[in-house]
Amino acid sequence: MNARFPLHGSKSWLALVWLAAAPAFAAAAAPEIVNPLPLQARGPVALKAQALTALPPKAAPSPAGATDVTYDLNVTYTESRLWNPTENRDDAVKLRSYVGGGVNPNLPYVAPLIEVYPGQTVRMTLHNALPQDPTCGNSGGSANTPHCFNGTNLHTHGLWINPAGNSDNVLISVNPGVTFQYEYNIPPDHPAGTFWYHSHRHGSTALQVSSGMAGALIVRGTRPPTATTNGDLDTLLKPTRTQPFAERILVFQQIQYACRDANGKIEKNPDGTYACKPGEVGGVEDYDQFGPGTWSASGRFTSINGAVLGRLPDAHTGVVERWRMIHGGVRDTIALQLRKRAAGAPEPSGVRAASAQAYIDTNCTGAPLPYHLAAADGLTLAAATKTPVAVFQPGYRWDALVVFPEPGDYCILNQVSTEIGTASTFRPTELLGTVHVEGAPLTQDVAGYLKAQLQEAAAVNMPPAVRAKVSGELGNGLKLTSFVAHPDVEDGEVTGTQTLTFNIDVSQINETFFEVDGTPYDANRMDRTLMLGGVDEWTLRSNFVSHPFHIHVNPFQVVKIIAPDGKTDVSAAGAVDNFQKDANGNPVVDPEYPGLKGVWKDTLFIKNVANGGGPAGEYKVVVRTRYQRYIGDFVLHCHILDHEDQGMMQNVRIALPDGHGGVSSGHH
Ligand SMILES: [Cu+2]
Repeated sequence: MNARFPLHGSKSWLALVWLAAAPAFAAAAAPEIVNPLPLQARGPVALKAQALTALPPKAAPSPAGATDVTYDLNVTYTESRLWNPTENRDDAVKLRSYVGGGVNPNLPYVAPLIEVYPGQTVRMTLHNALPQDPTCGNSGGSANTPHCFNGTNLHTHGLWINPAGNSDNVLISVNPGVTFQYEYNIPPDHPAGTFWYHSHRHGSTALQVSSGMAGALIVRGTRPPTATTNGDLDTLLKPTRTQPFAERILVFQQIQYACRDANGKIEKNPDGTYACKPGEVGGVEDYDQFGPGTWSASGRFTSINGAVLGRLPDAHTGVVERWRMIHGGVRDTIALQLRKRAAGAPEPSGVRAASAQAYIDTNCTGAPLPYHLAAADGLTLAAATKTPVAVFQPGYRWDALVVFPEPGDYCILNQVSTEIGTASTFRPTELLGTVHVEGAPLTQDVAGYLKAQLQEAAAVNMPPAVRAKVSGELGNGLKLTSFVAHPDVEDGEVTGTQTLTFNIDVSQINETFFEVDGTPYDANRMDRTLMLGGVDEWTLRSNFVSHPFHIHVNPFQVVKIIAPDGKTDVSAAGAVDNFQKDANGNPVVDPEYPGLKGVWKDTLFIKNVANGGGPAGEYKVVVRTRYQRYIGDFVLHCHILDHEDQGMMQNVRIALPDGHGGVSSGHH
């Protein structure tokens, strides 16, 4: 696909699928962004032929669990190249990465796409082919000092599956030379949606994920709503004769590679950005590459599907595109905005990450293109919600329905106004890539057009018994009621409470402590024992700066988010969250909380906007969660992954009730 605009004609939406098979990386030119290639299955592959296309399969897999899918995933060093927009050339890099049948050889630093169906058993063999590392298995030193950079494991982020044994167990280390087969039993009632996977070995998580060890994990759904049950959004967004409903999977990553001098020091340009001279090889080899402000200072660009400042070459006006977006980065916020680029604008060339603003101001001059959010962290929203910007913290997913109204080019921007980790640092807008759009202009506004297209799809794709219901919901504020996975947690359901407070203790001169509830992680301590069948209301806070909270296994529903004034619920639709001040003391409006009331998620930002921390900057985040089906030990943690590696994590156990109002321990 070296041709400039390679895809024309009415069939080009299909090319979103077929493009994946074509080489996408031209030397010395911005790469094209293509969907990650599916990991190739081994062994019984009953469903795989269907899963290879963007179209949902015709038949659901057997809920009896007869369908096994077997995958191999190797972890090894991969030598390849990443586009350096500042230098207008590639940089050679050598990074730990996932390797398996289906990895795009031209864009190897995004993991292959894994597609699964509810009711399937996925056998995932992880083979650690990284070099031996003497710090793995060494019991000396603190577990909260990053270590064992070549030890790994696998986490299926957001999946509602067994956390123990050989399932989604992150409390194990697959050391160099070791092979381990995970077995993921996806329950038949698992929601379809956008999930992801990444390494989660305490001590090397940030280092590996920021090397690109992250990928999309899509649960495909084939269950239409019925008169009595909700269904999968996938069944509405099936192609019709008039609307192809294209799908893009976009994995955002922040691969902060550096070259080092003979003394191991990071080589830098005079402006402080990371420098790799021709002939040098960049890597992610130590934790001095992490910390507040380091991403911006590095001058690296957020990549999409392993492509740096790439271009989506094949969009068409009027096609409703489902963008399954995953923040697979380590610590920096992304606020995604689309703006039309001025006609005749040059391709970005010699653009520095920090000064892309000049290119943007001159060329990305259109008004923000509104799009509609349809799912948060994989779970379908109660209504498709129109927004000019979606804010992602590390670990977040947003599914958006995007319609381009005009032909031409659009800029993909990170319009972030606040930076996590440091309340007082503000970053310029970043350029993430461009979209090329062909076709005739829409004659209708995007929201009205989308409603009509979705109602048309309901008429074609929905079973007769629910057709009118679904169409009526869409007509009433684009409601997606029939596609919501989890019922609201009602007041009367709540059986208990939990509290959690993040903190970074910076009071000691020689060491910083990354804490949950006043103490760093201890692998040998069980921090919480929760009761299977219980329903808890959690109150989450941060004492010092802001942290994305993530808990494994069961998702949670946002109840309210109380601002530092102690009264404003900024999760309400239409609320204004302006409790943060910029360097001049002026309030900054943060769009990320308003509208989250009632939304189901597995990762949520817990803000503290006071310089130096303390109660004056604390938000009180209240969520509810049901502990359903699964028992076992797992973790909750901050999803700034270098915070996690340094101790901002807790062990959590879900145990059976003992039948007497308490929690069972062992066989007593
Ligand atoms: Cu944190």
